[in-house]
Amino acid sequence: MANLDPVAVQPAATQATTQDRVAAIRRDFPILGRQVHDKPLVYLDNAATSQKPESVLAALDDYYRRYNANVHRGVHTLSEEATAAYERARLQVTRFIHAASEKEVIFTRGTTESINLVAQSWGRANLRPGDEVLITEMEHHSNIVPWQILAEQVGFTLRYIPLTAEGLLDLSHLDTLLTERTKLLSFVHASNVLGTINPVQRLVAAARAVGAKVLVDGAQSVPHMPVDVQALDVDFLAFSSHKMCGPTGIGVLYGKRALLEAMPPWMGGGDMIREVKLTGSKWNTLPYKFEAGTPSIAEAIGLGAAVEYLSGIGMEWVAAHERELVAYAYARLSQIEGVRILGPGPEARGGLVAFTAGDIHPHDLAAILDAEGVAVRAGHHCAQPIHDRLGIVASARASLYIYNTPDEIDRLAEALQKAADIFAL
Ligand code: C6P
Repeated sequence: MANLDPVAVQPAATQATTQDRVAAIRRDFPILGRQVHDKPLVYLDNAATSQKPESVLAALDDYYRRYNANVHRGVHTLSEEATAAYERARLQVTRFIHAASEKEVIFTRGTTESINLVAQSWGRANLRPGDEVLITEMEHHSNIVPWQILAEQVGFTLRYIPLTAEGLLDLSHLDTLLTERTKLLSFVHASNVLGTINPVQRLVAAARAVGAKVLVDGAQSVPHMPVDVQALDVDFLAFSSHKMCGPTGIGVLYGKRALLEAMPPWMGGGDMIREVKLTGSKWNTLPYKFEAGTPSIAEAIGLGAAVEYLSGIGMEWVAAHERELVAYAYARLSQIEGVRILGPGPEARGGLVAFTAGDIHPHDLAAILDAEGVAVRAGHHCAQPIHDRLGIVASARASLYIYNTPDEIDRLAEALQKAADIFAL
Protein backbone atom coordinates (compact mmCIF):
# COMPACT_ATOMS: atom_id res chain seq x y z
CA MET A 1 0.00 0.00 0.00
CA ALA A 2 1.26 3.52 -0.82
CA ASN A 3 2.72 5.41 2.10
CA LEU A 4 0.40 8.35 2.61
CA ASP A 5 2.20 9.77 5.62
CA PRO A 6 2.70 13.42 4.56
CA VAL A 7 6.01 13.66 6.42
CA ALA A 8 7.39 10.66 4.53
CA VAL A 9 6.02 11.82 1.15
CA GLN A 10 7.37 15.35 1.45
CA PRO A 11 11.14 14.60 1.42
CA ALA A 12 10.78 12.31 -1.62
CA ALA A 13 9.04 15.10 -3.54
CA THR A 14 11.69 17.62 -2.47
CA GLN A 15 14.42 15.20 -3.45
CA ALA A 16 13.05 14.85 -6.97
CA THR A 17 13.04 18.64 -7.36
CA THR A 18 16.56 18.91 -5.94
CA GLN A 19 17.80 16.21 -8.29
CA ASP A 20 16.29 17.99 -11.29
CA ARG A 21 17.76 21.29 -10.21
CA VAL A 22 21.22 19.84 -9.66
CA ALA A 23 21.04 18.07 -13.02
CA ALA A 24 20.16 21.39 -14.69
CA ILE A 25 22.98 23.18 -12.82
CA ARG A 26 25.47 20.50 -13.89
CA ARG A 27 24.61 21.11 -17.52
CA ASP A 28 25.82 24.72 -17.05
CA PHE A 29 29.36 23.55 -16.22
CA PRO A 30 31.11 22.12 -19.28
CA ILE A 31 34.09 20.82 -17.28
CA LEU A 32 31.83 18.41 -15.35
CA GLY A 33 31.46 16.38 -18.53
CA ARG A 34 35.13 15.41 -18.64
CA GLN A 35 36.81 12.17 -17.69
CA VAL A 36 39.80 11.79 -15.41
CA HIS A 37 41.71 8.49 -15.66
CA ASP A 38 38.85 7.18 -17.81
CA LYS A 39 36.30 7.85 -15.07
CA PRO A 40 33.74 10.65 -14.88
CA LEU A 41 35.23 13.54 -12.92
CA VAL A 42 33.99 13.94 -9.34
CA TYR A 43 35.13 17.44 -8.44
CA LEU A 44 35.30 17.85 -4.66
CA ASP A 45 37.93 20.60 -4.39
CA ASN A 46 35.57 23.56 -4.43
CA ALA A 47 37.01 25.24 -1.35
CA ALA A 48 40.27 25.63 -3.29
CA THR A 49 38.47 26.92 -6.37
CA SER A 50 35.05 26.28 -7.90
CA GLN A 51 34.24 25.45 -11.51
CA LYS A 52 32.78 28.09 -13.87
CA PRO A 53 29.40 28.06 -15.61
CA GLU A 54 28.81 28.88 -19.29
CA SER A 55 27.48 32.36 -18.45
CA VAL A 56 30.78 33.33 -16.79
CA LEU A 57 32.85 31.83 -19.62
CA ALA A 58 30.68 33.70 -22.12
CA ALA A 59 31.05 37.02 -20.25
CA LEU A 60 34.86 36.72 -20.34
CA ASP A 61 34.84 35.72 -24.00
CA ASP A 62 32.45 38.50 -24.95
CA TYR A 63 34.57 41.18 -23.28
CA TYR A 64 37.76 40.12 -25.07
CA ARG A 65 36.05 39.60 -28.43
CA ARG A 66 33.79 42.65 -28.55
CA TYR A 67 34.85 45.48 -26.26
CA ASN A 68 38.33 44.88 -24.80
CA ALA A 69 39.62 48.29 -23.66
CA ASN A 70 40.96 49.96 -20.54
CA VAL A 71 38.45 51.45 -18.09
CA HIS A 72 38.02 54.98 -16.69
CA ARG A 73 40.53 56.33 -19.22
CA GLY A 74 39.36 56.49 -22.79
CA VAL A 75 36.52 58.45 -24.34
CA HIS A 76 36.21 56.02 -27.22
CA THR A 77 33.27 53.63 -27.47
CA LEU A 78 35.09 50.45 -26.46
CA SER A 79 36.46 52.07 -23.34
CA GLU A 80 33.04 53.42 -22.42
CA GLU A 81 31.51 49.98 -22.87
CA ALA A 82 34.25 48.33 -20.81
CA THR A 83 33.85 50.94 -18.06
CA ALA A 84 30.09 50.46 -18.00
CA ALA A 85 30.46 46.67 -17.74
CA TYR A 86 33.14 46.96 -15.02
CA GLU A 87 30.95 49.30 -12.96
CA ARG A 88 27.87 47.15 -13.58
CA ALA A 89 29.80 44.26 -12.01
CA ARG A 90 30.41 46.42 -8.95
CA LEU A 91 26.67 47.09 -8.69
CA GLN A 92 25.92 43.38 -9.04
CA VAL A 93 28.32 42.59 -6.19
CA THR A 94 26.85 45.45 -4.12
CA ARG A 95 23.40 43.89 -4.43
CA PHE A 96 24.71 40.37 -3.79
CA ILE A 97 26.14 41.25 -0.35
CA HIS A 98 23.53 43.96 0.27
CA ALA A 99 26.06 46.78 0.75
CA ALA A 100 24.57 50.23 1.25
CA SER A 101 26.52 51.71 -1.67
CA GLU A 102 28.73 50.60 -4.54
CA LYS A 103 31.39 52.94 -3.10
CA GLU A 104 31.83 50.33 -0.35
CA VAL A 105 32.82 47.60 -2.83
CA ILE A 106 36.51 47.60 -3.72
CA PHE A 107 37.86 45.19 -6.29
CA THR A 108 41.06 43.48 -5.19
CA ARG A 109 42.87 40.35 -6.39
CA GLY A 110 41.08 38.24 -3.77
CA THR A 111 40.59 37.59 -0.07
CA THR A 112 44.34 37.67 0.62
CA GLU A 113 44.79 41.08 -0.94
CA SER A 114 41.64 42.41 0.74
CA ILE A 115 42.92 41.49 4.20
CA ASN A 116 46.38 42.90 3.42
CA LEU A 117 44.70 46.12 2.28
CA VAL A 118 42.93 46.48 5.65
CA ALA A 119 46.15 45.67 7.53
CA GLN A 120 48.34 48.06 5.56
CA SER A 121 45.84 50.92 5.29
CA TRP A 122 43.47 50.82 8.29
CA GLY A 123 45.97 48.95 10.47
CA ARG A 124 48.93 51.26 9.91
CA ALA A 125 46.74 54.31 10.48
CA ASN A 126 45.00 53.04 13.61
CA LEU A 127 47.17 50.55 15.49
CA ARG A 128 49.75 51.59 18.10
CA PRO A 129 52.00 49.80 20.60
CA GLY A 130 49.79 48.59 23.45
CA ASP A 131 46.83 47.93 21.13
CA GLU A 132 45.62 44.42 20.40
CA VAL A 133 44.27 42.64 17.35
CA LEU A 134 42.24 39.53 18.16
CA ILE A 135 42.02 36.71 15.62
CA THR A 136 41.33 32.98 16.09
CA GLU A 137 43.27 29.73 15.98
CA MET A 138 41.21 28.57 12.99
CA GLU A 139 42.34 31.26 10.56
CA HIS A 140 43.69 30.71 7.07
CA HIS A 141 47.27 32.02 6.79
CA SER A 142 45.94 35.05 4.92
CA ASN A 143 44.26 36.25 8.13
CA ILE A 144 47.30 35.53 10.33
CA VAL A 145 50.42 36.52 8.43
CA PRO A 146 49.38 40.10 7.43
CA TRP A 147 48.76 40.81 11.14
CA GLN A 148 52.06 39.21 12.18
CA ILE A 149 53.93 41.34 9.63
CA LEU A 150 52.17 44.51 10.80
CA ALA A 151 52.61 43.66 14.50
CA GLU A 152 56.38 43.47 13.90
CA GLN A 153 56.34 46.84 12.16
CA VAL A 154 53.96 48.65 14.52
CA GLY A 155 54.39 46.89 17.85
CA PHE A 156 50.80 45.90 18.74
CA THR A 157 49.94 42.51 20.24
CA LEU A 158 48.26 39.75 18.27
CA ARG A 159 46.00 37.47 20.32
CA TYR A 160 44.06 34.35 19.42
CA ILE A 161 40.66 32.93 20.38
CA PRO A 162 41.34 29.23 21.09
CA LEU A 163 39.35 26.24 19.85
CA THR A 164 37.30 23.68 21.72
CA ALA A 165 38.13 20.00 21.33
CA GLU A 166 35.19 19.76 18.93
CA GLY A 167 36.60 22.45 16.63
CA LEU A 168 34.37 25.38 17.56
CA LEU A 169 35.61 28.74 18.80
CA ASP A 170 36.05 28.58 22.56
CA LEU A 171 34.22 31.74 23.60
CA SER A 172 34.22 30.94 27.31
CA HIS A 173 37.00 33.47 28.01
CA LEU A 174 36.03 35.99 25.36
CA ASP A 175 35.68 38.79 27.91
CA THR A 176 39.35 38.47 28.92
CA LEU A 177 40.54 38.30 25.29
CA LEU A 178 38.33 41.04 23.88
CA THR A 179 38.94 44.17 25.94
CA GLU A 180 39.26 47.94 25.59
CA ARG A 181 42.75 47.29 24.20
CA THR A 182 41.30 45.33 21.26
CA LYS A 183 41.07 47.57 18.21
CA LEU A 184 40.14 44.87 15.71
CA LEU A 185 38.47 41.46 15.85
CA SER A 186 39.19 39.55 12.64
CA PHE A 187 37.86 36.04 12.08
CA VAL A 188 36.92 33.50 9.48
CA HIS A 189 33.18 33.10 8.87
CA ALA A 190 33.46 29.47 7.71
CA SER A 191 36.67 27.52 8.32
CA ASN A 192 38.32 25.99 5.25
CA VAL A 193 39.51 23.00 7.32
CA LEU A 194 37.05 22.38 10.13
CA GLY A 195 34.01 23.55 8.21
CA THR A 196 32.91 25.38 11.37
CA ILE A 197 30.53 28.28 10.78
CA ASN A 198 31.25 30.97 13.32
CA PRO A 199 28.58 33.06 15.09
CA VAL A 200 29.15 36.40 13.36
CA GLN A 201 26.37 38.30 15.09
CA ARG A 202 27.47 37.25 18.58
CA LEU A 203 31.10 38.19 17.83
CA VAL A 204 30.13 41.52 16.28
CA ALA A 205 28.04 42.39 19.37
CA ALA A 206 30.97 41.53 21.65
CA ALA A 207 33.36 43.64 19.54
CA ARG A 208 30.97 46.60 19.52
CA ALA A 209 30.76 46.45 23.33
CA VAL A 210 34.50 47.28 23.56
CA GLY A 211 34.60 49.58 20.51
CA ALA A 212 36.59 47.19 18.30
CA LYS A 213 36.19 47.05 14.53
CA VAL A 214 35.30 43.73 12.86
CA LEU A 215 36.78 42.12 9.77
CA VAL A 216 35.20 38.91 8.49
CA ASP A 217 37.03 36.53 6.16
CA GLY A 218 34.17 35.42 3.94
CA ALA A 219 36.24 33.34 1.50
CA GLN A 220 34.33 30.17 2.44
CA SER A 221 30.99 31.72 3.35
CA VAL A 222 30.05 34.24 0.64
CA PRO A 223 30.09 31.52 -2.08
CA HIS A 224 27.92 29.19 0.00
CA MET A 225 25.26 31.08 1.97
CA PRO A 226 23.42 34.40 2.01
CA VAL A 227 25.75 37.04 3.48
CA ASP A 228 24.21 40.45 4.15
CA VAL A 229 26.81 42.95 5.32
CA GLN A 230 24.23 45.35 6.71
CA ALA A 231 22.33 42.69 8.65
CA LEU A 232 25.61 41.33 10.05
CA ASP A 233 26.88 44.88 10.68
CA VAL A 234 30.51 43.96 9.90
CA ASP A 235 33.04 46.72 9.21
CA PHE A 236 34.99 44.78 6.59
CA LEU A 237 34.28 41.63 4.58
CA ALA A 238 36.83 39.93 2.32
CA PHE A 239 36.09 37.29 -0.33
CA SER A 240 37.36 35.80 -3.60
CA SER A 241 35.59 35.43 -6.93
CA HIS A 242 37.21 32.15 -7.95
CA LYS A 243 35.53 30.20 -5.13
CA MET A 244 32.06 31.35 -6.23
CA CYS A 245 31.91 30.46 -9.94
CA GLY A 246 33.91 33.52 -10.99
CA PRO A 247 37.40 33.91 -12.46
CA THR A 248 40.68 34.00 -10.56
CA GLY A 249 42.52 37.29 -10.06
CA ILE A 250 39.57 39.23 -8.65
CA GLY A 251 37.96 39.54 -5.24
CA VAL A 252 36.31 42.06 -3.02
CA LEU A 253 36.93 44.13 0.03
CA TYR A 254 33.67 45.46 1.42
CA GLY A 255 34.17 48.26 3.96
CA LYS A 256 31.80 50.67 5.67
CA ARG A 257 31.96 53.93 3.82
CA ALA A 258 32.98 56.15 6.75
CA LEU A 259 35.90 53.84 7.54
CA LEU A 260 37.06 53.66 3.92
CA GLU A 261 36.79 57.44 3.56
CA ALA A 262 39.09 57.91 6.56
CA MET A 263 41.65 55.30 5.45
CA PRO A 264 44.77 56.32 3.51
CA PRO A 265 45.44 54.60 0.17
CA TRP A 266 47.55 51.47 0.28
CA MET A 267 48.99 51.22 -3.22
CA GLY A 268 49.78 54.29 -5.31
CA GLY A 269 49.54 54.61 -9.09
CA GLY A 270 47.13 55.36 -11.89
CA ASP A 271 43.37 55.69 -11.32
CA MET A 272 43.63 56.10 -7.53
CA ILE A 273 44.53 59.80 -7.77
CA ARG A 274 42.59 62.97 -8.52
CA GLU A 275 45.63 65.15 -9.06
CA VAL A 276 49.38 64.56 -9.10
CA LYS A 277 51.95 67.35 -8.75
CA LEU A 278 55.66 66.95 -8.22
CA THR A 279 55.06 68.36 -4.76
CA GLY A 280 52.33 65.89 -3.78
CA SER A 281 49.07 64.20 -4.83
CA LYS A 282 45.36 64.15 -4.02
CA TRP A 283 43.40 60.92 -3.85
CA ASN A 284 40.48 59.84 -5.95
CA THR A 285 37.07 59.23 -4.36
CA LEU A 286 35.82 55.80 -3.25
CA PRO A 287 36.13 53.11 -4.38
CA TYR A 288 38.89 54.14 -6.82
CA LYS A 289 41.20 55.36 -4.05
CA PHE A 290 41.95 51.69 -3.38
CA GLU A 291 42.16 50.48 -7.00
CA ALA A 292 45.57 51.59 -8.23
CA GLY A 293 46.57 50.66 -11.77
CA THR A 294 44.64 48.93 -14.55
CA PRO A 295 42.21 46.62 -12.75
CA SER A 296 41.27 43.05 -13.63
CA ILE A 297 38.55 44.15 -16.04
CA ALA A 298 37.50 40.86 -17.64
CA GLU A 299 37.67 39.20 -14.25
CA ALA A 300 35.40 41.79 -12.61
CA ILE A 301 32.89 41.35 -15.43
CA GLY A 302 33.16 37.58 -14.94
CA LEU A 303 32.52 38.00 -11.20
CA GLY A 304 29.43 40.05 -12.02
CA ALA A 305 28.18 37.18 -14.19
CA ALA A 306 28.98 34.73 -11.37
CA VAL A 307 26.96 36.59 -8.74
CA GLU A 308 24.06 36.87 -11.19
CA TYR A 309 24.28 33.13 -11.76
CA LEU A 310 24.31 32.38 -8.03
CA SER A 311 21.48 34.84 -7.39
CA GLY A 312 19.45 33.06 -10.07
CA ILE A 313 19.89 29.79 -8.17
CA GLY A 314 19.25 31.50 -4.81
CA MET A 315 21.76 31.50 -1.96
CA GLU A 316 19.21 29.98 0.46
CA TRP A 317 18.94 27.01 -1.89
CA VAL A 318 22.76 26.78 -2.18
CA ALA A 319 23.10 26.66 1.62
CA ALA A 320 20.30 24.10 2.02
CA HIS A 321 21.71 21.87 -0.73
CA GLU A 322 25.16 21.88 0.87
CA ARG A 323 23.72 21.22 4.34
CA GLU A 324 22.04 18.09 3.01
CA LEU A 325 25.11 16.93 1.10
CA VAL A 326 27.54 17.53 3.95
CA ALA A 327 25.34 15.58 6.37
CA TYR A 328 25.38 12.69 3.91
CA ALA A 329 29.15 12.95 3.38
CA TYR A 330 29.74 13.09 7.14
CA ALA A 331 27.62 9.98 7.68
CA ARG A 332 29.18 8.03 4.79
CA LEU A 333 32.81 8.82 5.69
CA SER A 334 32.24 8.17 9.40
CA GLN A 335 31.39 4.56 8.53
CA ILE A 336 34.84 3.90 7.04
CA GLU A 337 37.26 2.20 9.40
CA GLY A 338 40.14 4.47 10.41
CA VAL A 339 38.65 7.70 9.03
CA ARG A 340 38.79 10.65 11.44
CA ILE A 341 36.78 13.72 10.44
CA LEU A 342 38.17 17.04 11.65
CA GLY A 343 35.81 19.57 13.21
CA PRO A 344 32.26 19.60 14.49
CA GLY A 345 29.22 17.53 13.49
CA PRO A 346 27.29 18.34 10.32
CA GLU A 347 24.84 20.66 12.10
CA ALA A 348 27.60 23.21 12.84
CA ARG A 349 29.52 23.06 9.55
CA GLY A 350 29.46 24.29 5.99
CA GLY A 351 29.88 22.10 2.93
CA LEU A 352 33.26 20.53 3.46
CA VAL A 353 34.79 17.57 5.27
CA ALA A 354 38.51 17.34 6.06
CA PHE A 355 39.74 14.02 7.34
CA THR A 356 42.60 11.64 7.93
CA ALA A 357 42.53 7.89 7.29
CA GLY A 358 44.71 5.88 9.70
CA ASP A 359 48.30 6.79 9.04
CA ILE A 360 47.91 7.02 5.24
CA HIS A 361 49.58 10.23 4.14
CA PRO A 362 46.89 12.61 2.81
CA HIS A 363 48.89 13.01 -0.41
CA ASP A 364 48.78 9.23 -0.97
CA LEU A 365 45.09 9.30 -0.20
CA ALA A 366 44.46 12.10 -2.70
CA ALA A 367 46.50 10.24 -5.35
CA ILE A 368 44.43 7.06 -4.87
CA LEU A 369 41.21 9.08 -5.07
CA ASP A 370 42.48 10.86 -8.19
CA ALA A 371 43.03 7.50 -9.86
CA GLU A 372 39.29 6.94 -9.29
CA GLY A 373 38.48 10.32 -10.87
CA VAL A 374 37.79 11.96 -7.50
CA ALA A 375 39.50 15.35 -6.95
CA VAL A 376 40.13 16.31 -3.31
CA ARG A 377 42.78 18.52 -1.76
CA ALA A 378 45.55 17.25 0.52
CA GLY A 379 47.96 19.21 2.71
CA HIS A 380 47.60 21.80 5.43
CA HIS A 381 45.21 23.92 3.31
CA CYS A 382 47.14 27.09 4.27
CA ALA A 383 45.99 26.61 7.85
CA GLN A 384 48.97 25.11 9.69
CA PRO A 385 47.97 26.31 13.19
CA ILE A 386 44.74 24.26 13.08
CA HIS A 387 46.67 21.16 12.09
CA ASP A 388 49.22 21.85 14.87
CA ARG A 389 46.35 22.17 17.33
CA LEU A 390 44.97 18.80 16.18
CA GLY A 391 48.41 17.18 16.37
CA ILE A 392 48.60 16.34 12.65
CA VAL A 393 50.63 17.81 9.79
CA ALA A 394 48.10 17.46 7.02
CA SER A 395 44.65 16.24 6.05
CA ALA A 396 42.61 15.38 2.98
CA ARG A 397 39.56 17.51 2.25
CA ALA A 398 36.41 17.03 0.19
CA SER A 399 34.59 20.32 -0.39
CA LEU A 400 31.17 20.60 -1.99
CA TYR A 401 29.26 22.98 -4.18
CA ILE A 402 26.02 23.51 -6.06
CA TYR A 403 26.67 20.82 -8.68
CA ASN A 404 27.68 17.96 -6.38
CA THR A 405 25.37 15.00 -5.82
CA PRO A 406 24.90 12.17 -3.29
CA ASP A 407 26.14 9.77 -6.00
CA GLU A 408 29.43 11.64 -6.06
CA ILE A 409 29.71 11.29 -2.28
CA ASP A 410 29.21 7.56 -2.81
CA ARG A 411 32.08 7.57 -5.36
CA LEU A 412 34.26 9.35 -2.79
CA ALA A 413 33.33 6.88 -0.05
CA GLU A 414 33.98 3.87 -2.33
CA ALA A 415 37.38 5.25 -3.38
CA LEU A 416 38.25 5.95 0.23
CA GLN A 417 37.23 2.42 1.21
CA LYS A 418 39.54 1.14 -1.53
CA ALA A 419 42.41 3.17 -0.04
CA ALA A 420 41.58 1.85 3.43
CA ASP A 421 41.64 -1.72 2.06
CA ILE A 422 45.00 -1.18 0.27
CA PHE A 423 46.55 0.13 3.48
CA ALA A 424 44.69 -2.52 5.57
CA LEU A 425 43.22 -0.01 8.03
N1 C6P B 1 41.64 28.81 0.70
C1 C6P B 1 41.71 26.44 0.21
O1 C6P B 1 41.98 25.47 -0.50
P1 C6P B 1 42.61 33.60 -1.88
O2 C6P B 1 43.74 32.64 -2.09
O3 C6P B 1 43.10 35.01 -1.61
O4 C6P B 1 41.57 33.54 -2.94
O5 C6P B 1 41.84 33.10 -0.57
C2 C6P B 1 42.54 32.95 0.64
C3 C6P B 1 41.68 32.33 1.69
C4 C6P B 1 41.33 33.08 2.79
N2 C6P B 1 40.52 32.59 3.74
C5 C6P B 1 40.02 31.36 3.67
C6 C6P B 1 39.11 30.87 4.75
C7 C6P B 1 40.35 30.53 2.59
O6 C6P B 1 39.85 29.31 2.53
C8 C6P B 1 41.21 31.03 1.58
C9 C6P B 1 41.63 30.16 0.43
C10 C6P B 1 41.91 27.83 -0.33
O7 C6P B 1 41.30 26.30 1.35
C11 C6P B 1 43.25 27.99 -0.96
S1 C6P B 1 44.56 27.91 0.21
